[in-house]
Amino acid sequence: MMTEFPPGFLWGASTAPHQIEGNNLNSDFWASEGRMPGMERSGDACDSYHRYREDMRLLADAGLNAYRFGIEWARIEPVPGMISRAELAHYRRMIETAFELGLTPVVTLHHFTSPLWFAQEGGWLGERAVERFGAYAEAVTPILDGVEWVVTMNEPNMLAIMIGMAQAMQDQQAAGEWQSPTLDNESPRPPLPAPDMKIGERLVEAHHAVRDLLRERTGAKVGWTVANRAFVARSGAEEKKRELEYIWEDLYLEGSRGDDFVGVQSYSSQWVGPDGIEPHPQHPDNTLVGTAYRPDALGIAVRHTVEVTGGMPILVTENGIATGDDTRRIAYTGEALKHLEAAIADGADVRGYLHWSLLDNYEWGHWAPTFGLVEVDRETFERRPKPSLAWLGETARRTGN
Ligand code: IFM
Repeated sequence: MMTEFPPGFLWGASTAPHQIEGNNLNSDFWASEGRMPGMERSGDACDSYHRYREDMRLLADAGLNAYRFGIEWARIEPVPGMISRAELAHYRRMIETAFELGLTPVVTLHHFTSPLWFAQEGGWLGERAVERFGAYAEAVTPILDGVEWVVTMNEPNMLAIMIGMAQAMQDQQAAGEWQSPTLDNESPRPPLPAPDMKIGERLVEAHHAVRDLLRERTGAKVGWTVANRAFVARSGAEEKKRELEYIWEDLYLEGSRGDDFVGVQSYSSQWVGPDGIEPHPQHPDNTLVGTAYRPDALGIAVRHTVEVTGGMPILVTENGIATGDDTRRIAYTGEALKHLEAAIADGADVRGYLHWSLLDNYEWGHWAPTFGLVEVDRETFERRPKPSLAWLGETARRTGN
């Protein structure tokens, strides 16, 4: 019986613009799609650019009260300094649709993708990066009226990896097959590179600049979200774990000190031995992105976040499983919520749970890993809710929120 979720708890799901909208033509990721063998294109994606009302209605009808979605910088500012009023109006309509349907919008300003021109100018390491991101955020502030939760940037630690991979792809010597940044698979694929600290520090700087601006101009609570690996040390590897944790996530969690909240994003857990991060062991229960089935990761992630940040309001902004079997999704999420509830009982100030994802969507280079509460027919764009959507709504209702 769930009792620990406080009144006003947000229950909902998350998405990202590039993964669901379709035809994000002016973005850097769009330009990179299809370049490597094995990499699929996003194309029309789920056509949520046009069907967002239907998507939000599915959430609201299921009994959920929150929706995390993003604003796409490449649409707002397709060329430097040219702000599209029509696109601002589009995202304002999305925000108003959420209000109308009784959904609390949690709005992300940057979810991995940037305008292509920004990448060509040097991207996050470019001289004008912070200024450019600030100008975009400034352009967006007028449409954030009434929005209570704003995420400046999604998973800066994953973004740092993606930037490293993109650089490697451009490198002539980096021959071989494309590797999805979110797929943690067995050999012979190369291991994911550790996030670059220099990029990480720049992202922290950009986050702080935009946080201060948003605080001046809006009434929103401002934070960012961190991909949490829920590392667990083998005996004798505690020091190694701490060292890796700093590179992979604590730099970014420390960067959230002074924010209004921090977003926890958790999927699986990984062992750290004396030689470093151990690959997920092969197991029939492994998910479609090659990670171990570890619903307990959410509890580990929340507790670690409390420890590093010193205890600030937390939103679970992503948690989910890539599986073709919806009963597994329900089992995983039910277990994850028990671990979350235990962390709350121990004092974590958690304000909401947003499942990843509302829709089966474009998983950064491939379509096979399905994380959605709703299946999407990619020919007709018909939405087919899975039992997990109603189950999550029922779970929210049982907690009285
Ligand atoms: O799809 C991604 C999302 O964009 C960021 N967090 C992890 C998800 C699943 O891999």
